[in-house]
Amino acid sequence: MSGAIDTEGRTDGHPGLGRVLVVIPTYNEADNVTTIVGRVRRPPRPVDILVADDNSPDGTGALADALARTDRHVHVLHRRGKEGLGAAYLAGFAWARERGYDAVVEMDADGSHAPEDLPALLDAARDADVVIGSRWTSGARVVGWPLRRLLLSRCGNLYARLALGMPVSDATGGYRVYRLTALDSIDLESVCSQGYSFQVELSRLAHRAGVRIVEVPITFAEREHGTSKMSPLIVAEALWRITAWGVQDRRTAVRRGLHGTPDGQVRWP
Ligand SMILES: Nc1nc2c(ncn2[C@@H]2O[C@H](COP(=O)(O)OP(=O)(O)OP(=O)(O)O)[C@@H](O)[C@H]2O)c(=O)[nH]1
Ligand SMILES: [Mg+2]
Repeated sequence: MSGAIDTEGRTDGHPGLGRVLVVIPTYNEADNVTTIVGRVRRPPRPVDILVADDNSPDGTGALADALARTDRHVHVLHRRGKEGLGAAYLAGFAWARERGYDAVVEMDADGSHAPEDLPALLDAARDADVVIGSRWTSGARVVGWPLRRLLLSRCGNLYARLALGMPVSDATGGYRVYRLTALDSIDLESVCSQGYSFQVELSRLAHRAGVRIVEVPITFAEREHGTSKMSPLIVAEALWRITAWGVQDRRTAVRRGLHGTPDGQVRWP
């Protein structure tokens, strides 16, 4: 990955991709935020960072502010309170759009998504609209996950692929690049996921919009510090939403077959 940084500290962006904003959602990541921002920014990479913090009680937002004071490429979006990963990302995407970025990267704060894999993701985005860092494609590695998490992710992805007919190995993965033009082709207003089903929902909408989706193998590592925000409620939300989308897609397909209307709407004679 290359891209110059001028004396004013402005990046001219990633070649073939343009200006890139890495959005890092945080909730109680005080043990991780400084490390992850440092790993993204060093060695110098032509990317900016937005920490989207949901008013973390552990002071993550204040730590991010301190980082922003010493590095003009680091920004902080302070949000009112905990509203879920999906809402934080949507706010980050809007922030990027308002400031003329060409691409956004989704990255967890806990070190599971290695910034060292970022060059490969950005390079792949030169010829794609969406790049998914995949844990379940050839060449990928998952380090330190217990069998329970491995099974949950593998089975969840298998179910999503079968239910939604998407040729994506890691629809739940949260290490991604989106071109802003790809997000423009998705009706983000319609997104309803609160938690991690957000990743599946955006995969489905991108697939339906016909944008170019590419997967790149990553090395995914279990978080070392802080606590997971994964909960049975979040898993349940993903399961029922995937099921509902699958049923909806099949009903649309049947209607199309019966009536041959391009929009899948039933036309009465
Ligand atoms: N702003 C914001 N960030 C959140 C929220 N929930 C989770 N996050 C962040 O989203 C990222 C992923 O959350 P994790 O808790 O690591 O979830 P996970 O990776 O599925 O679970 P583990 O593998 O157990 O860590 C982390 O950076 C969290 O801090 C939220 O409600 N608001
Ligand atoms: Mg995590």
